[in-house]
Amino acid sequence: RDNIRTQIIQVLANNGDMFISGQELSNRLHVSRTAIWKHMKELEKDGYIFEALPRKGYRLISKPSSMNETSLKWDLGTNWLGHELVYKEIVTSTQDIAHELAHNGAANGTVVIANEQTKGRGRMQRTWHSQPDGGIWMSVILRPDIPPHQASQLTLFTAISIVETLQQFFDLPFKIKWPNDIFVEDKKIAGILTEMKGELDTIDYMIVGIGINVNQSMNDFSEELQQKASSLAIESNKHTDRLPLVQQLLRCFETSYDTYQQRGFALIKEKWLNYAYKLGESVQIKMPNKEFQGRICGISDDGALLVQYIGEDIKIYSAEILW
Ligand code: BT5
Repeated sequence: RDNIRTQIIQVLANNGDMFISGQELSNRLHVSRTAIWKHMKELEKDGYIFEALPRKGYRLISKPSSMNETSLKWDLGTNWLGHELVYKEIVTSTQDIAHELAHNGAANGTVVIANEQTKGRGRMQRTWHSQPDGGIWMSVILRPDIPPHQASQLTLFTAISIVETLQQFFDLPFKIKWPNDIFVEDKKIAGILTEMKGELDTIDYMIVGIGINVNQSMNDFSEELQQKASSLAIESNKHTDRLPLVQQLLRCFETSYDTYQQRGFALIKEKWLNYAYKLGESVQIKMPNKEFQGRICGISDDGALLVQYIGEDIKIYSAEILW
């Protein structure tokens, strides 16, 4: 059904200013003219505007700038990422939907996107503020061919894909705070939540959750969040359509993922260092059983944070950088 809609848009878009008859569309897509007409009504609800003339047929006047399944898939141009794509107006968390889909066998590269989350979450059951229309709330199902101890590399690699994408749209100093935050100056504008299902030695699937604050204004955030969060609109003083951002992110993610699967983490490590937040600086680090000051030196070949602590280099696999 969605496939037919995507095809209708594709045919009309390729046809440019010319009209194409209902009969011709029906022949090409192998469905009845009534079906074509019904699909076009649905597309109009999604924001597509058509011109229809008797005896001439249809042509596409404009595409919606809003996100929906059809607009997200149209012109995406990826090889596998987002070919299965679910868009919802409102969900508890895109992670929940993705887990359910993955559990039921959804393909590698399935993407879930929502306009609003009522129970958006961060790590350790923290809440992720996800108001309607404000941001990109998205989860990607991956079935990577890597051992579970390398799973955390996917977070670092996702962070780079986000930053590389945002840099194509904004002239802002994006930094990655290990392991999962994207910062502009001292404000968090995006976060990543990587969840995994598997055994000790195999990964069944991973869900990479991505939250990016796009068009919120400061008043949209709670007082507490105003101290530490920001959005692309606040930082750049402009409104940005989320649709092209998501599409570009998916393209960038796919290319990097393919490279990562073929060539491993080395290339990512190199890139990561270019964006590292507070590299070479002394920071406060919180681990489950202790808190200490250390100097960030980089990351190891497997993605751990390298910290200098009382003259010694230590590797940290799980911790939080406080400031
Ligand atoms: C994260 O956790 O940063 C991971 C965020 C992942 C969100 C995506 S949205 C799509 C998918 N579906 C979900 O339900 N989640 C994923 P963490 O490092 O634990 O940071 C959480 C902390 O960030 C909170 O305790 C707040 O202090 C802060 N925070 C909450 N909402 C925020 C927002 N919109 N922008 C910036 N900071 C926020």
